Amino acid sequence: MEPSAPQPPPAAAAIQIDSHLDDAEERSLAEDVLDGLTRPFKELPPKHFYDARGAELFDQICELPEYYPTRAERAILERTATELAALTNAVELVELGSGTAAKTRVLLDALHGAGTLKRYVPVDVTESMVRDCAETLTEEYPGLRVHGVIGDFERHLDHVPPAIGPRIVAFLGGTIGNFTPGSRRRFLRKIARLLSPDDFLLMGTDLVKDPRVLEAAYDDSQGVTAEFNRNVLRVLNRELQADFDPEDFDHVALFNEEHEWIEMRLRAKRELIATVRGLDLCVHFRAGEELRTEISAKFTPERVDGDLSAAGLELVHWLTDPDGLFALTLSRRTSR
Ligand code: AVJ
Repeated sequence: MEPSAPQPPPAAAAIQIDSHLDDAEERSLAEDVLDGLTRPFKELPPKHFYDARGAELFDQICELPEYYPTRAERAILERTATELAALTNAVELVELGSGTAAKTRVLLDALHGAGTLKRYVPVDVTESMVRDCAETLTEEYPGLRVHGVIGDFERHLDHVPPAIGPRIVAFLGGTIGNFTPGSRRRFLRKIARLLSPDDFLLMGTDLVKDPRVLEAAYDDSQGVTAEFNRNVLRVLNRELQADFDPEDFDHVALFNEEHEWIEMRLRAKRELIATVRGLDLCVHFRAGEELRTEISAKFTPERVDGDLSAAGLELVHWLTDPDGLFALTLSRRTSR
């Protein structure tokens, strides 16, 4: 054999990863904090939960006995993936907020089994997760290409590569519930623009149910969700040189019946002043004052349908688990 230049490992050619992260990420945290902590009702967007520790805590949440959405969604996927593959003939799966891609395997298996699967396009802010799953998946599925997009799905949807055939865009876990109703529809409209007539959106939504079940899912007995909630203060301490003591705040999770969403808040145990050095900002909390850190909307079938139609999408399939806890919807662009 001729000596030759070192070859990349076989999987490498199958992987392309584009990063769109830049200083804008830091600016977005700074802007969100300056904006959110100086409002009359203090608020922070939930996306800043997910540093390495936050992502780890979220993975632990998914295993908690009280946190049913992950298990319910996986059960639906396991029952319907083959049918979804046959219905869509998808050659590629685009996943918004792919994380560890744990549930995605169920879909990839079905598309691989149907013989159509060519490419997986994970979109996530966490670079290490995109890289790790690209490597594992190209090894697990021979012939699969992975085109990772490292970025914020709210800002970088334009960087999703052009389709190579019919695609499924998956937005799982119920993360659509983190948007307020108006921005939810705006975001769905942006997703709709990614879809050609042969493409589908597969979206997970948590359903309205007994408030006690909902509140337990966001206030577990082991206190993991409380730690996840307080972690956002650690992110501020590290990234913006703030001096919050997370233990000064109680974790609060309430189902707001009027809006049908869970609200997570951090409630100051005493009056305090926190300094955010990176923003040259002092923030005063009254004793008992709350900072809203997340809304997680719970859906009725009517609400899902209304939001989809408002975004120019039409429901093709409504899939739920035996207990009716969670729904997966398959939709496509409204034909006209
Ligand atoms: C990842 C946004 C779907 O809203 O249920 C879990 C995040 N917050 N426990 C959700 C979360 C508290 C989760 N999502």
